[in-house]
Amino acid sequence: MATLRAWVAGVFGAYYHVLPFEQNFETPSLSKRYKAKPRGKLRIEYREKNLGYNKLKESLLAIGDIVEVSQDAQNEDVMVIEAVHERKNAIHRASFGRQQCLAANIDGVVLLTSVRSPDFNLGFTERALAEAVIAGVTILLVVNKMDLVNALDEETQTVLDYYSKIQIPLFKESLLSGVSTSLKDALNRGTWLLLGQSGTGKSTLMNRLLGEEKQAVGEISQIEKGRHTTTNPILYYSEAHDNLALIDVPGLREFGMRHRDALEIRDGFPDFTQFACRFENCLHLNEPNCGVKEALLSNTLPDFRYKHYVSMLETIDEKFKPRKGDYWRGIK
Ligand SMILES: Nc1nc2c(ncn2[C@@H]2O[C@H](COP(=O)(O)OP(=O)(O)O)[C@@H](O)[C@H]2O)c(=O)[nH]1
Ligand SMILES: [Mg+2]
Ligand SMILES: [Zn+2]
Repeated sequence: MATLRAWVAGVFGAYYHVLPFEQNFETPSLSKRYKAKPRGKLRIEYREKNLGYNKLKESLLAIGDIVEVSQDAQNEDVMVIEAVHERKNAIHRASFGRQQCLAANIDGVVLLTSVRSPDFNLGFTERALAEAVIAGVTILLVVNKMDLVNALDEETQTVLDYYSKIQIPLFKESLLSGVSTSLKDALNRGTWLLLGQSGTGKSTLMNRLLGEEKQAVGEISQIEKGRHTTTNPILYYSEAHDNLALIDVPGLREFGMRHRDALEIRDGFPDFTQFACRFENCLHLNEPNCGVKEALLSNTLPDFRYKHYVSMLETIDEKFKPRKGDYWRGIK
């Protein structure tokens, strides 16, 4: 059977949206967004950087999945998804006891935060950062709504100073009035997942980069998704910007890390590896001669970073889970 390669661009529970690629299979055409349904059960393969993929067995396609489609015999406007290609990477979050794949095969994550309305959410930021690091994708950190404050509060400033120190690209923006040249340059091509709590400015950034017509697409999808408790990621792509695709996850409130294990979460904090621990497999909890704890004592490593690391370990669900009393300092 002749199939066509396509990009999954919408996930709506019972069906999907796909964008078939051009004949050369390089550039998505977006000449048409097709409704698509899988034929039977699809086998989704995705290997993590360091681990097997047993625990990431999934049944649902995600935005960014590359699939093979054929035309439905009854309705030529509907595509049948016959097979799915292996993912090169994926961003997941845990929510209500299950893991949700927010996007696959991306080039990077644009992590959106704001300084006011909503206030800078350190927990969300730390977890999303760790997930993006574990997935091995590029990260751009946007601090939006700078126009709403005269200066950053001391706590946020400490956090951002540390992020700069560990080389996380940081963009202070007031997206309502425009996108900085440096952020525009960073986002001139590639497939990016816009990750951030509701109200941080994802739609605003999307509109600024792809043009106002994309808003309309977003509104339609909002209606299609039905219940507002579900979050259906949508990929936006405009022929006028054929090197740029943006994935929006509307209505995101929580970013759980329960789907990860302790070794992955440790990988999500690559800045800790600069501190030498006695044991190579040190989880920096109650082990002796831990370089991370020494760094905390000498204030080389700020408390917030360790606190969020431990709080992520606390939520996971396996044998490495820290026991009560393991926490070393400053953790409530
Ligand atoms: N003051 C201010 N408001 C902004 C800025 N960026 C976005 N907003 C507003 O914040 C609200 C939420 O923005 P939106 O893009 O819908 O956020 P989303 O939920 O992440 O998609 C809207 O009313 C925007 O107009 C900004 O830079 N400054
Ligand atoms: Mg939005
Ligand atoms: Zn250690």
